[in-house]
Amino acid sequence: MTNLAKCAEIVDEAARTAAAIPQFTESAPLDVEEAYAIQALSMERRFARGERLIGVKMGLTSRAKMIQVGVDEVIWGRLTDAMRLEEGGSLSKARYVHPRIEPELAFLMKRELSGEVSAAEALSAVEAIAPAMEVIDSRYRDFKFALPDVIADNSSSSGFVVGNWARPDQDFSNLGIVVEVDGRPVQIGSTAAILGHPIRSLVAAARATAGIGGLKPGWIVLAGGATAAHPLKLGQNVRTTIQNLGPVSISVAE
Ligand code: OOG
Ligand code: MG
Repeated sequence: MTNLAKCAEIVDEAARTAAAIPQFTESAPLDVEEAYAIQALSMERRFARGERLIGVKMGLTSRAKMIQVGVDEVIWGRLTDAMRLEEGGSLSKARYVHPRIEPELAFLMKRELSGEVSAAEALSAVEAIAPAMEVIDSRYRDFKFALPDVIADNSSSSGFVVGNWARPDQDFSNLGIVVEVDGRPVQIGSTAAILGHPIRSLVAAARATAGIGGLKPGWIVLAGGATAAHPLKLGQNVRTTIQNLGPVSISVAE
């Protein structure tokens, strides 16, 4: 049997010290349920250090992302206050192993949402939407992992930045997305790449988190990268613009 608490300590230390580790599945079998237990235990260690749970991230909700990492199931992870980066600010590259950035759509929850819900029910629980970016940083060597590994590693989540909030009563099913590095486009896409409509990611989030009581008012939910993730290099300025919603940006500092 895998020692879940030990694995949680290993992955938490890897994240805390930005040091890459081998995949768990290379040395012992691990199933998805055990992987989520490791995630929960490793995040408990962060909460014990004073971080607060402020939402969740959905992952692998687009084909581009599934293809990039070779895993084709929707996954989720936890967002803490310490992971939030200032819009227009900078991140410290030294705090990550091999960070990549993804264009995302963020939901701000108005009401609780848990279990099996319709798209209309999900939408009615949303206070606002915003352009966002997630910084992902697999703690595994070479950014390579199997499904249980990435789940145990909080689904690679390590930071996020949110732009201006907008009313959710607009059509956000197919909005154009451009990711620019130093003004040069590196990824283009559409919110439609997220499960056909980003609201489906929120429906999936409600189902996925039912076991921990569902999504709470005030929480942020990241819908998942709409394009492949882009590796970050020192000195870069990265900006994502979503049609009708505007830009969100971050710089990469030492
Ligand atoms: C897994 C996390 C995927 C997304 O938005 O699809 C993710 C990874 O690619 O390392 O955050
Ligand atoms: Mg993501």
